[in-house]
Amino acid sequence: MTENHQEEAVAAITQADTLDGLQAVKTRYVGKSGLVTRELGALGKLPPKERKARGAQINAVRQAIDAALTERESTLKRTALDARLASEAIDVTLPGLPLPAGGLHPINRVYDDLTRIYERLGYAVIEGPEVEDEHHNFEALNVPWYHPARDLQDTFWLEDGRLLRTHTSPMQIRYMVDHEPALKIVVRGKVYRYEATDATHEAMFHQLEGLVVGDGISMADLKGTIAEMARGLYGPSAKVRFQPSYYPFTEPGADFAVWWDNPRGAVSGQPGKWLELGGCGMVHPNVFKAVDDLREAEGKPRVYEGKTGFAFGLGPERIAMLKYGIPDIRYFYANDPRVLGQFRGELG
Ligand code: FA5
Repeated sequence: MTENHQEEAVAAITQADTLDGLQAVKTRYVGKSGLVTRELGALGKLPPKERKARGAQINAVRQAIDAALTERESTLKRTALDARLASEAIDVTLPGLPLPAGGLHPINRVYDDLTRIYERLGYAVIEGPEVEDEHHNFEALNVPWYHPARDLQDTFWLEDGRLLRTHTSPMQIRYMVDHEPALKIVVRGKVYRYEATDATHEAMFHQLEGLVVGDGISMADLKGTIAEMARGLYGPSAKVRFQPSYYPFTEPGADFAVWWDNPRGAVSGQPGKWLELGGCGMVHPNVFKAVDDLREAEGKPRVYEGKTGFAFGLGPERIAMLKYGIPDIRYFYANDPRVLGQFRGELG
């Protein structure tokens, strides 16, 4: 072991350009069976008077090698860290990656159109529970259990005797029990019917319910309101049509249709069509009585008997199908990205 060995080791250390390479050099000189370690081990074989000087010499070499190793190791570690930081550097000034934007579902767009119209007319817009009890969904709406109208709406029953509401009309009852007249509301939300689906019927669909109660409200007010809605949807020349119909909770009752002007009428040869939108009528006195009964049971004054009002209920799916040219109601809820993707990004 000489100064030459030291120079040779320090040179190897300085030249090592990876931590693994440095480790190999370290093993070669100061590892368990490295050169320096072996030299130290051989000290015992020397005559005692030579031992001290030789030991000091080897230790000096070892210290020089250790010092070179430590320094090189820290240099290599710093270089590795710098390289990693450089490769992982984030340029915060780069423009971000665009996220796929969602869009409003066509039903919500139609709901928004409708609620804008009714808000302008001073209506409160409310929602209500989808799980209902029989009393609010049927009885209080003048549909007793033996009434044939119950066959009109096949119902999803829950095990506890409650049901999925078959229309938004039970919210008429709930709202009147909680509020005194005069009132103007529209209710938006999902409804459920146990029926076979086809291109125009779903088992889950939506309704918009309207209710106006006050003094001296007449059928003329109802017709004017529906006509105003039609103009809001289809422009100033929109037409509406009423036909007598039967709903247990109205007297008289009617169905209404709105004339839809086909924007491509000239090309397609179909100028437009009557869109059967929903049912309406004057609130049946039995409904007011049922509301007052419920109010009385809650210790509230009877304030509805003697009032007049009108109500209507319509399906926004029908409007959306025409507006967006969707030929089958089932497309709305099949979650097919090819359908809903067409509504991505634009919010209007
Ligand atoms: C009713 O549900 C009454 N509650 C409406 C009403 C309210 C009348 C207030 C009078 C006063 P009807 O069952 O006709 O009525 O349904 C109303 C509208 O919901 C229909 O005109 C139609 O647009 C829509 N609709 C009914 N069944 C379905 C279905 N299976 N799929 C999609 N839309 C439907």
